[in-house]
Amino acid sequence: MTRNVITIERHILDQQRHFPQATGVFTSLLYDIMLAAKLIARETTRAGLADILGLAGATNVQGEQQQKLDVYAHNAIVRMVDHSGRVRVMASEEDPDPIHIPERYECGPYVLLFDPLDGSSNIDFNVSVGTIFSIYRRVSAGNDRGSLDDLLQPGYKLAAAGYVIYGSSTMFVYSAGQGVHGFTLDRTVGEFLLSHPNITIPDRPKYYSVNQGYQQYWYEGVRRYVTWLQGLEEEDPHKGLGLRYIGSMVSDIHRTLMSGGIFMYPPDTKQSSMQMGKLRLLYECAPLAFIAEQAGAAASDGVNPILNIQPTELHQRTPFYLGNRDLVEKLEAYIQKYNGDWLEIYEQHVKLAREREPRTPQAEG
Ligand code: FDP
Repeated sequence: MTRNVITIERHILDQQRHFPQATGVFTSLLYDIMLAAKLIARETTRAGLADILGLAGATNVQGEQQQKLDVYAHNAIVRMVDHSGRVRVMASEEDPDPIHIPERYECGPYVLLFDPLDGSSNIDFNVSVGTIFSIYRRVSAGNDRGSLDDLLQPGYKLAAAGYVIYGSSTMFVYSAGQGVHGFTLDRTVGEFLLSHPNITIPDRPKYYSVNQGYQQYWYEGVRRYVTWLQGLEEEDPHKGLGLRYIGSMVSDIHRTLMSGGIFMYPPDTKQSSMQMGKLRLLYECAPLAFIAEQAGAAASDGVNPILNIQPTELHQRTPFYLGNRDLVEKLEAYIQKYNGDWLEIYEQHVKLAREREPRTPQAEG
């Protein structure tokens, strides 16, 4: 061994020392999520062996077909957390409604949102999938079991966020606002070990990542911007970036943060439901944006930072661009210059959202 072995438990405890007022509840919640991740990792690697592949027959709130592993991952997280007394209310990408803590259990101060198995359309092809989670402090007052306001918080209020990749190895990457740290699961000892301390995006970008198959449906700003990324824009030719797209967002984002570049899921004109893109603000984009900012990268909806968006619906979608700050700023400039028709649609969405903004008494402190 060439350097100290640091388990995730020890690392989280060390981080907790930065906050003398910490009670340990937050730390324990991270442990719970980590344990659920280990269970999900076990099931995903057995997926080809057990008779578990294939569709469960149900569709989720996005109209997508749910797969059995989605259901397993969702249940693993809910059951790990609901009786712990650490969480007030939860929401999952696989459930249309808030998940309240059963009356027989105590509620805690935190709010948990998660996408239990992102990229699940890839499971049948043995492609990496992931879990994404967000932790907020509750904002609703009183002794209730949590409200929609607790769940509809902007990303800049996140207490912590993270993702787990079930790939060639299982990695747990998280930030509690003190940088981004990555841990790799050593299956022989069953522990996540610190393998990637202080992840920061490299200054020199390597890849862009987007489903280029939808190019014909993109708005002009994004189309021109991608031509620029390829180095083909007449006024500003350059060497161009390579293209990588797995179609499993956690892996695409992880690679973008490790190698430099930009990940994009733009809105398109293929169908009206894609006017604000495909990805979900609360379960996918806000937590990944939090991690990106902590890693020195940026994340935008093409106009505003993702972390500044006030959510108004649990399953709200947003365009999503994440990567090196200069690349994201350049993208925003292209959108301002060429995406006039889409900017009108965007303004409409923002206006409607403002009218819907949640209002209930806020907890103190
Ligand atoms: P999936 O539909 O497989 O769950 O958020 C969902 C997601 O995967 C992301 O992980 C992925 O980046 C994206 O959708 C892929 O969408 P396209 O197939 O439209 O590119």
